[in-house]
Amino acid sequence: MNYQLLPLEVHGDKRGKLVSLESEKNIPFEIRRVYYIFDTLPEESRGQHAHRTLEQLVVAIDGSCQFVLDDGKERTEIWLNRPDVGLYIGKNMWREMKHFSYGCKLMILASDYYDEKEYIRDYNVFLKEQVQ
Ligand code: T46
Repeated sequence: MNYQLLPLEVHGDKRGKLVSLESEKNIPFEIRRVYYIFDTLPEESRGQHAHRTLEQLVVAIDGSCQFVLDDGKERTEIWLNRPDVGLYIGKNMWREMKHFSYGCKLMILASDYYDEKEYIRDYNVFLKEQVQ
């Protein structure tokens, strides 16, 4: 399974906490894009696609949600609920995000610019590509 939970170093003192994310240092790829997801709802799921080439790191800055990851052979469920842990997702991983807590905020760092052509949004197409 092409994913990893990465503990992120926290710089904390009496004022609060800070986490720094640096391209190709504590993030295992060059960062080309950052986006964030907010105003989610517990009954609405997102994702349901894979990426042919994109790598990403997802951090639940606030709140929690569940990621279901699938490489075509295995499926695993991961709860993201800490701002000091990043979920690295490599290429060719089907993902679904669900069970968002109210107010959940996800920040995502991506290895490339947005390109809809690079998405696989049909699970059967995804499965076929994994056996080739
Ligand atoms: C992923 C998960 C974790 C853009 O115009 N630019 C962007 O950079 C992105 C990410 C999306 N969009 C547009 C495309 C759609 O019209 O925003 C709309 C919502 O995107 P989508 O339905 O793909 O959102 P999610 O939450 O299902 O998936 C997103 C990312 O697309 C995806 O790469 O891995 O978050």
